[in-house]
Amino acid sequence: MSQNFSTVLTSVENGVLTITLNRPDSLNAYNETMSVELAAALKAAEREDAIRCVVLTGAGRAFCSGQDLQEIRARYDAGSPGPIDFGAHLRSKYAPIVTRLRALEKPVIAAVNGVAAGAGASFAFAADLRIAAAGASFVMAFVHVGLVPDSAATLMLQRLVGLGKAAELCFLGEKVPAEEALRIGLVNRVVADDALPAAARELAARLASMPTRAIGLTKRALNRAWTADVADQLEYEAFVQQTAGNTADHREGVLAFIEKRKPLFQGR
Ligand code: T3D
Repeated sequence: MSQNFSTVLTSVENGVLTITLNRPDSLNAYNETMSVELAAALKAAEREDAIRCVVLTGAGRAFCSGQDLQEIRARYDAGSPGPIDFGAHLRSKYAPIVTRLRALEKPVIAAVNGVAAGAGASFAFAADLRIAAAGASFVMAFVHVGLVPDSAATLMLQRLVGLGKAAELCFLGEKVPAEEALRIGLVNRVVADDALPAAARELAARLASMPTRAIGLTKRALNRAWTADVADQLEYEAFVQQTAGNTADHREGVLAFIEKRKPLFQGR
């Protein structure tokens, strides 16, 4: 995969696509260009079979500080007179990213290397797993600029930590340090700051060597469970199992178990 981006860096190693948000001077604030480039990088992850896991991280001392507030300021002038169309901006620049992160049938790890604020936190919540550096933190910063948590944070955060805690974090906008994030279930693991890249690489390489189709279909079933009742979910599991059970990786797993050897999964 070779793409000429300016606001995100991409690299592929051992079946793992690492996407690094790269505007460190503004703590990787999300702007128009980043929205286009991040979407393109995620599209490549969907398209390329050789990519079996994605890691999303940030350059410098932050993960992502959310919407570029300088860009919002520029909108005030461009948009006046009359209301600025924030809804359209969310639909066109944010929703496609979160949709892609959730729909991608490959595991996505957010390697949260520093502060994740506003929609930057939302992107981390939309990943499947979160591994945080000890010095990282989460801030539901929206309230401090008079906005509502977006990019599905009102859904994902609540699923991760429960309604009461989600309301507290969203209403008060207080910084949640990594250890506290671990305690409340917001992240899966916390590691020393300088150990994060290696820890993320190791977890991602491990996931990339697993049965990718089964993991992708599991993700689909987990997504679907949000709106299902038990009967719906039983039927949906039967549906996705029909596909998983007919993959080469399923056979390989069963045969490796019987032959008492390590399975070699190909991701198909
Ligand atoms: O339609 C729509 O677009 C609506 C969508 C909204 C989605 C959202 O994400 S809304 C929330 C937007 N984000 C924020 O409100 C967070 C703003 N940033 C902060 O609160 C703080 O910077 C942090 C808590 C993230 C980190 O604090 P700290 O003290 O570690 O760093 P700092 O000194 O505040 O920031 C360092 C630099 O980054 C600074 O620039 P300077 O002074 O060195 O030139 C600061 O201005 C810049 N920066 C940080 N965040 C942003 C930013 N520049 C532009 N946009 C930012 N979001």
